[in-house]
Amino acid sequence: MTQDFAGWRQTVQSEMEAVLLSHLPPVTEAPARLHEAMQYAVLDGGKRVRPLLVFAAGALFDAPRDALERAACAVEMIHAYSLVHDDMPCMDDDDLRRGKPTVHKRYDEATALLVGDALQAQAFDVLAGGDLEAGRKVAMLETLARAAGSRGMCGGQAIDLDSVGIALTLPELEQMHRLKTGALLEASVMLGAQAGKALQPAERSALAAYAQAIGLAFQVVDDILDTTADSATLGKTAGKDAANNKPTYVSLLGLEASLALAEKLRQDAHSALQPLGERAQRLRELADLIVQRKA
Ligand code: GRG
Repeated sequence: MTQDFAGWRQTVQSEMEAVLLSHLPPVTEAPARLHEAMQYAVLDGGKRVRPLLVFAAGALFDAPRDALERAACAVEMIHAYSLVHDDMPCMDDDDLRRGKPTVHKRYDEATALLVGDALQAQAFDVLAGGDLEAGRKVAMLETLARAAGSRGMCGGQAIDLDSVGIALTLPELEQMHRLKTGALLEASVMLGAQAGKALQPAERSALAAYAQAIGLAFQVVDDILDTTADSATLGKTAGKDAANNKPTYVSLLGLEASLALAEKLRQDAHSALQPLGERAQRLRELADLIVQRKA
């Protein structure tokens, strides 16, 4: 590992811009407005945490570059679609995302709906392409489909929408976030690994435990930042959870205990990686990034 973490992160983030563009329909192709809006939703923004997880996990198992790029694009497209739909008036109704007007504000609601639908389809199209053997591709398609569907992200969103103004217990809040946010982060780690050489059972359970810890940590930190950071730093409207009377880690545990929980999950993530040794350093650094991020 020659590059330091900051350099590696910046390289992946800037390379992803070109890779995502190459896997999106061009704006010169009809319907041009929809294709332009898809690019607007995906490009030029976001921390690209999920692609970073794909590449870090893939490097551990010598996964081929093209397969990792496809997996990274696929999860980022699903993530971008979820943000576009979440921002719509029928869900969270937000005007600002990644420091820009949300897709339904910049275009219109029907376009935002179609952008999300088309990005979801495009994600599976990209993942199905390339020259990995078919069995491996099917396993990866299954990982992504399960993480995105009603037993994953969409299910978590449904629980979220139903829980406004309701006092969830801690296990209920955890279950909601494991699905809504954790499932796709976990899938990012597993997709990177699945693109490489076959996993030993111990390696698989180490990665799964790591992925679960960072998936939850990500959401705990998201709840903390919603109360402590401003909209300009976040690139989205801050303070929305409290304004919408949504149950969060901060509303349930308080700020101090939420910070302590995030730190405990960071340590859990590190411990989970022990069987993988030094070569899992990038995954450790990503756990630190997820917990110590400011936006
Ligand atoms: C609409 C099916 C459907 C699902 C929506 C992701 C999601 C589920 C809702 C977004 C609401 C939200 C703020 C969730 C908290 C965690 C989260 C996914 C934050 C945004 O992810 P980041 O911080 O975003 O990785 P960037 O912009 O950096 O990519």
